[in-house]
Amino acid sequence: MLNGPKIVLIGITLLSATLSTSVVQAKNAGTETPGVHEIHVMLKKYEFNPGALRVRKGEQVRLIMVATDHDHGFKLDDFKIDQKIKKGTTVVVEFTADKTGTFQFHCSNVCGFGHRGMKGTLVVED
Ligand SMILES: [Cu+2]
Repeated sequence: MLNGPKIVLIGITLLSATLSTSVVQAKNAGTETPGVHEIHVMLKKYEFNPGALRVRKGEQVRLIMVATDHDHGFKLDDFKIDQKIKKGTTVVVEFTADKTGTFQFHCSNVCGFGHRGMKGTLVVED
């Protein structure tokens, strides 16, 4: 008789432990991370969209970039970034915006006749 309720109690404890774990996982699964400035950028001939990125100095910036129609690249010399993004893939690049100014980035993978004009700007404000 005494064994019955004990087993039930253990069962409930395990269940609640499982539930709180899934809640934590659900929170982590979201794209928003506190303290990280996430920007989604789409790359296609011959533009970055958005082409003007604005962040604050000191921010951790996470660029989530997808190349839709061709292999492209994201080259931002001032922050020593040169990342290829294959057609149909998403690449995440993170950096700290540790200086203010307006910085140019451009496509670093020859993608067609308009490749040289495929560029954008990063503005880091105080
Ligand atoms: Cu290109």
